[in-house]
Amino acid sequence: MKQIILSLLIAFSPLLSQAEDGHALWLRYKPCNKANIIAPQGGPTLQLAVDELQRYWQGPALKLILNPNLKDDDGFIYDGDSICAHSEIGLLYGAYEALRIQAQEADPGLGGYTAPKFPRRILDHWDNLDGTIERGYAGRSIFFSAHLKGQAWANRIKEYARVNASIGLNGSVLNNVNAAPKVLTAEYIDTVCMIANVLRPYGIKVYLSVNFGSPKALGYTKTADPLDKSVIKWWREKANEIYKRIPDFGGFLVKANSEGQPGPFDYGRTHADGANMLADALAPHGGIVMWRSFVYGAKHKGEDRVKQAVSEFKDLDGLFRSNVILQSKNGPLDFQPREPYAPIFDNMSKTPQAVEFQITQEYTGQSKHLVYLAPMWKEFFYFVSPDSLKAIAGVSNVGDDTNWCGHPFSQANWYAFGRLAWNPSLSSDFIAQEWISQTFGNEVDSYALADMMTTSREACVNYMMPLGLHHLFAFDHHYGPEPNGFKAEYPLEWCPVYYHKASKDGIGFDRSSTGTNAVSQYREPYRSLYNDLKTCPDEYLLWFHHVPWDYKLRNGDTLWDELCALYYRGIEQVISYQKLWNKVRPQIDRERWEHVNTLLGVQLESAEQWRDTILRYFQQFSKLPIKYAYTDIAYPAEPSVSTIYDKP
Ligand code: BDP
Repeated sequence: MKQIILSLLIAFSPLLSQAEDGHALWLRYKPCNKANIIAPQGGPTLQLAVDELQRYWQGPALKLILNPNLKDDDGFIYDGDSICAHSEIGLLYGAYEALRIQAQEADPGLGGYTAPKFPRRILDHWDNLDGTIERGYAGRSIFFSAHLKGQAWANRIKEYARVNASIGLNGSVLNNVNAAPKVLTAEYIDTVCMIANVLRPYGIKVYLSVNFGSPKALGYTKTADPLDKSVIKWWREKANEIYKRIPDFGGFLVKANSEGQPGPFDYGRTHADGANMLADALAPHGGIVMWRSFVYGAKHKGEDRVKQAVSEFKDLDGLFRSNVILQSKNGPLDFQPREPYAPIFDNMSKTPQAVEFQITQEYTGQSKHLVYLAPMWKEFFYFVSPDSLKAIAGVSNVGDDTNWCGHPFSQANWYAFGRLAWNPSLSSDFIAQEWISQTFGNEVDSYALADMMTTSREACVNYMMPLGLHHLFAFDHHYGPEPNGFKAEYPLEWCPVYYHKASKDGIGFDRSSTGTNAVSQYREPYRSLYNDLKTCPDEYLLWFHHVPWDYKLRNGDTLWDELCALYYRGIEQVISYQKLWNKVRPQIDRERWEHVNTLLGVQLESAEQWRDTILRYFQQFSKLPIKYAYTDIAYPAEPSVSTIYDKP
């Protein structure tokens, strides 16, 4: 009998519904084979647009039109009946827009012209050549993989390309900024060429991170001095070699003289000398250099770490070639849950600039916490106008896990990055709702889930580092708290005690004009606003000021009480997400519901650990009681900080 049941089960198993593994991300269009797509003849990119629509378009007929009179900027017009664009890639983006609107059962509207805000919309992968990923929390590299070979390898990369094209991304830096020189050898250029061939029809260019010391490290030159003739020649020839194989290669991303990486300082040269030498090698082919400003502990060693980028680059403004873009993290420290914007954006008016966001959640719970990052990126755009930027880069959270990103909700950060790269004026809430209905279907309570998502970053700030605290992370892994962190053998800038400066007198880092004067690097009105304790926003308070434990905040609470309240509020927020997740259970498939439910449990446990570790540690100095407990907190119903910055 058992045998018969088993054989029946095996025979009918294909009919049983497939387990939901999250692999499809937000691309869950229903197949339809009756679509009438009218399109001109074209190349592979146009063919992709036609194929997607033929497979999934549910409407009566859809016309694709190439119009050379439209602007050549990846934009398109979609009005429900037709998609019109200057280029094939515009039509492909238009096709995904049409399918996105269809999936949400939304109205296409009047069909105005839409084009991306940033010409370069790039994912930076921190993939190592051995297949591991620096700060990757979702498996191994999809590019440099020993186990995924041949067709399976190419298929995964093709899927990746399609996902990126669906949100308008057009560049991928394939390897870690801590770059192995070996990536420039013929063997790897071969691999990169194969990847470029897969990405090309989707409008995606490949870029490489390069190690500044490559010619020397690979044994071709005696030095890596950017003014040395043999070095200049080597890079020129290397660029020629790459472009011979990959004519549309995007260019190089460089981390130089930062965290132990080689750079022009090693030879008494400047960042401009280094960047320009590479830029000259790439220029004949149309390539660019993305030179990172994430530097500390080099020329300005000993200075307040958050000031060092401006100190090092300010005098070089205007000295870079036109194909160099200076790439800076959104905050002046390092992808913390909250930082004020990086003042380098106020100091380099003659240099093309790019912002680097971190999609992979190194400091925001990795792939264990539900933290939707769009509100953090919107906060940055509140201070730094997208108009002033030439490119946008996001450190990717993609790995070879079946669901790509680890946490099912981390997929939303990939999605949001693409949507904001296209249109930074979309609100976090709008993007969350789009993502939810495409990812979980139109039957789920997208308002409630979007509310959870849009408050989740503030929750993370609350239970990790409220009121402008920063870098209280445990060494190396950057997941949990280690407020007493100090290691004599480490640079001071890696030690939490350097940042919070807690003592019996108070807490916080004085960066006002009476402290390190980091405020002087900001434009007005922010310089004065942050400098004055009375006007400094609470969310940046301990970033800019050292204040006594009984300091009275604007809401009348003392600093200590508010600090405690915020840690407790963070926990309450996570508990409220658990409750909500239970409520939407009937609307979500079992697999993803359970996965997220388990992770919310992990998140709550971590959040409690954060609260308890941090408050207990600071209490040694404040010597004040914690007057909160879950049961008796009454929070004022004020708008969350995120909503203040999150203007569409
Ligand atoms: C830090 C990471 C480190 C990166 C570095 C960078 O901890 O792994 O190499 O940034 O951006 O956040 O270069």
